[in-house]
Amino acid sequence: MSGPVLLLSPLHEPTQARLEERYTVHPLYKAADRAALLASLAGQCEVAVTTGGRGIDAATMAALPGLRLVACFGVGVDAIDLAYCKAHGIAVTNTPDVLTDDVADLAIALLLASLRQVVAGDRWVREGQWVSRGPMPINRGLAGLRIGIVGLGRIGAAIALRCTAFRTQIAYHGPNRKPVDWPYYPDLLELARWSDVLIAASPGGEATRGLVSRQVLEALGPDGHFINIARGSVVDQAALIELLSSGGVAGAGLDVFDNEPHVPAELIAMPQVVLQPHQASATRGTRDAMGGLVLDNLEAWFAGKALVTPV
Ligand code: 8YV
Repeated sequence: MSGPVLLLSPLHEPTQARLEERYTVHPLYKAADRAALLASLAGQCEVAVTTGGRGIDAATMAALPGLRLVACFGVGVDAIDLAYCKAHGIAVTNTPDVLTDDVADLAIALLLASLRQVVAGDRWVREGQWVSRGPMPINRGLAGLRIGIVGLGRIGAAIALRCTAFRTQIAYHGPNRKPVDWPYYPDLLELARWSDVLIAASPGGEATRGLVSRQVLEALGPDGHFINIARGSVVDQAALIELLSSGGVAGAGLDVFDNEPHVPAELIAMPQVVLQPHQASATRGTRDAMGGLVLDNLEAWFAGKALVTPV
């Protein structure tokens, strides 16, 4: 038994193909008249599929009084109105664990690229500056640095484990102490003062909005590097831009931004910033696995079985 499925954003193509094979899929993002589509589904649509970036708001869910499940292609559910879901008995699923390694790997890639100026070095060669100007300016090595992890969840812990392989010192901040040997800093400002690098790995949403504030970035300091594979909302992006411009922070590696996919021109112009287009989980294996979890949750839902990855 299965019913119509509202799709809020295009998915990983193999996943979308399998979804369309199994269900009658209504792509809201293609609707010429969104309100009309929602009204036509109002009495019959129990399931919506979205992505971490797109989410689903209260107004859309209110237009679907029969909605009972929101399945998210992504681990971050900060763009889903969870309060509305809870108040209206709407289950939510996401895609944890299967993306942890790839997201942690990209954090390390951004860390090394930022410290060692990998992108600038590539440009130095391609643009003939090695010939015309000689060696590129020296930069900073990773070994021995103090790495502050903001949010030691599954992804933050995977990043920390990777950092141990580079002979770094590690500490972390978050709402709670974790059963690990690394030092815990309940005060993010203190962690920033201690750190040579801050890596944001916390969930997005109101609880962490602006968590990495101007004050925190100033405490990280002029030799500091900031890496973000969490959400753009976690950092004061305007303050980061100002401090990168003024030398108040040495460099950054960013996979997420406010108002994606629109990245401020100031960041695009900065050679000390490495940019990625929210790619951390974007590998074939991981996206296939994320899609598999979405489909498994829908199958469980329609079969009346327990959800696989409930939030
Ligand atoms: C996806 C993500 O790119 O898992 C998440 O929360 O941010 C990424 O894995 C995103 O969900 C796609 O919108």
